[in-house]
Amino acid sequence: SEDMYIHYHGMIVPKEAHSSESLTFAQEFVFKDDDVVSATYPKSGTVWMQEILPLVLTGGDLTPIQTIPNWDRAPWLEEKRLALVVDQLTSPRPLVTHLPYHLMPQSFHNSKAKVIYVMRNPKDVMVSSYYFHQMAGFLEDPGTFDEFMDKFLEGRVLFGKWTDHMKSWRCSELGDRIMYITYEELVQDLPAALRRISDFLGRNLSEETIQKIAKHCSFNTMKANQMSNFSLVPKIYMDSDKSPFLRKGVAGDWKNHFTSEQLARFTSVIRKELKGESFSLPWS
Ligand code: PPS
Repeated sequence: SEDMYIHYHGMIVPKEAHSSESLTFAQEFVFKDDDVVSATYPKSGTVWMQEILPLVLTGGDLTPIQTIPNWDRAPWLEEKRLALVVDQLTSPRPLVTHLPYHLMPQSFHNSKAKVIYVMRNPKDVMVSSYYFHQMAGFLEDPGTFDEFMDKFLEGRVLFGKWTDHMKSWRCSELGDRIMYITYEELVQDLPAALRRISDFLGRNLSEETIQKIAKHCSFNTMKANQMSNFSLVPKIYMDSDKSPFLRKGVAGDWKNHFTSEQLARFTSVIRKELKGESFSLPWS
C-alpha cells in the first residue's frame, strides 16, 4: 500500500495520477488571468465541474465534452496529464484541483484567475470515497466502513482532512475571485446553479443555453457519455462492475450507510474541528 501513494506536505496522493514531477509542474505552472479553476476536496463534484466549465466557457459548445476525455479537457493541476495536454488547451482554460489553498502555486496568487470551490456534505463525500476505494485498483482497500470512517476523520485519506481543505479555501482572502457553491445546490436546481456560475464567470448565457447545458451535464447524460464516465479507463484501474465512478449522484446517501453511533461520532469530530470558524455550513 505504501507504494501506491506519494506523501506531499503531510497528505497522500495516488501515484497512478501523480508524480514528484507533476507536483513540481503544478508549482511552476503559470496561471493566466482568464483561467478558471474548480477546487474540490475529492468526491465533491470535480468531474461534474469538468463538464460544466467547458460548456459554460464556450457558451454551450458540445465539442469538448463529446470529443475530449474529462481529464484532458479540464485537467487536474497536480496530475501527470497536465504537462502532456497543456499546450492544447484553449483560453479561457478550465482546470480542476484538489490542492488546498496554501499549496496553490505562486503564479496563481499573482494572477486574476477565478476559482469555484465546490463543497459537499462530508458524510456523502465519505460514502462516495468509500465506494471509489473499492473500485479503483490504484487505491488502498478501504477496509470496513467503520475503519474507513476513522481514516477519513483522521485525514489519513487522499488530500488529507476534509476540514483542513475546507478551512484553507474558506479563509482564502481571494475576495471576488472565488465563488463557493455546494454539490447539493447543483443537485437541487442545476439551471439555477449554472446561472450563478455563468454570472460569476461574466458569461451572459441565454435561458435556452442554460437549459441546453443543464441537459448535457445531468447525471444520466454524463453517465452515458464515454468521454465523461471513465469507461475509457482499463478495468484494472477502475472496475465499474464493483462500483461505477458516476455511482448514485444524489444528496443524502449517507443515510443509507451511517449507524446512529457513527453519525454521532462523525458529527462531533467535524463540529469540534470547525468550532470558532467564521463561516457556516449547510450541513451538520
Ligand atoms: S474525484 O475522484 O474527486 O474526481 O470525484 P468527484 O468527481 O469529485 O466526485 C464524484 C461524485 O460526484 C458525482 N457526480 C454527479 N452527481 C450528480 N450529477 C452529476 N452530473 C454528477 N457527476 C458526478 C459522482 O456520482 C460521485 O458521487 P457518488 O455519491 O459516489 O455518486
